[in-house]
Amino acid sequence: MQRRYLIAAVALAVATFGAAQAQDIKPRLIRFGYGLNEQSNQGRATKVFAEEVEKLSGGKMKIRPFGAASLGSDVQMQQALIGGAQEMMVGSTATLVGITKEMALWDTPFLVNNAKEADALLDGPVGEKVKAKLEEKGLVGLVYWENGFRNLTNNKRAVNKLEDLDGIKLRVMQNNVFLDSFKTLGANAVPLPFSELFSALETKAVDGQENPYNTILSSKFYEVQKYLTITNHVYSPWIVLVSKKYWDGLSKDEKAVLMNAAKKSRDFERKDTRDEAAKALADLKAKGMQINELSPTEAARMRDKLTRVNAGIAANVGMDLWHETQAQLAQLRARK
Ligand code: TK8
Repeated sequence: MQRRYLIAAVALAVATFGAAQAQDIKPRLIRFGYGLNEQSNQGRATKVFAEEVEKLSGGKMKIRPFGAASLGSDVQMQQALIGGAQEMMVGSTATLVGITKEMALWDTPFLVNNAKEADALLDGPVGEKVKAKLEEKGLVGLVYWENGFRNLTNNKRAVNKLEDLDGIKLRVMQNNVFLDSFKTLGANAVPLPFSELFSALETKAVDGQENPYNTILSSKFYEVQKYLTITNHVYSPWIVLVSKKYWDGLSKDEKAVLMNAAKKSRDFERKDTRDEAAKALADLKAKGMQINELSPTEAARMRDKLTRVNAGIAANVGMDLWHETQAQLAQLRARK
């Protein structure tokens, strides 16, 4: 009897203490880092994500955004997430390849032909499989955002043919596929974090870079780059990540808040990015960039050279995943 009362009393005390704590509990503060400016597609979608988290959690969870790589480059933030020193980030899948080799699938040149194919692949079983591989490395991937089709800029000359790339010092992401791809094209490829790119272009430490129109615009690369060549050589996704250490401490409801808000931000982000990309070329022209398209023959030559890295990517990400990707793409294309 005595013992039962005691247990009940202890249980009551614990429950009361728990309730009191829940009442004056501080909102869970989530540091969310990203590399681009606040006035970019990345910044705008982060804002939507933050608003949605606040709304869905009734103010109990709060996103604190840190733009312009103020918490570090993609690679540095990934490490902070793995160690548990930072809760969330969004960044390029390409900079994750050193952690999860399957991410290199998204670096495959000319893998998808349009945004519809990209969405189907990323949001379907292949995208899920690649995302799931992060967990064993201490990261949780929520959703993919669109970075976009990448295009080439430089300050030396208009690139009209493959040979024009000769000797151009070109910044690439910290990723071997990109390094190999552009070396294959004859450029002098140098890996560099995005956060150092503007000043590297400005000081002429490098001659060029490649990124989607949106980023060329929002990061003001047009101020330090004269030539833009439309190459659309690869579709680049961003991925919204959570530290697994942090994630594992959340309740089921809290996890659902983050996931649902992430989905909402993804839908907003893709539309916003596509709307902006549709107008960006005209904007870049107005800012003084000289824009050229490759002739079909030169585009085919470049494509042929670039896709030589495909066999290596397939071997790296695993043949099963590679074949599944190709099969889904074939299915999507047959459906049209
Ligand atoms: C931003 C980067 C950027 C990427 C790059 O942190 O590094 O060129 O395209 O979006 O992830």
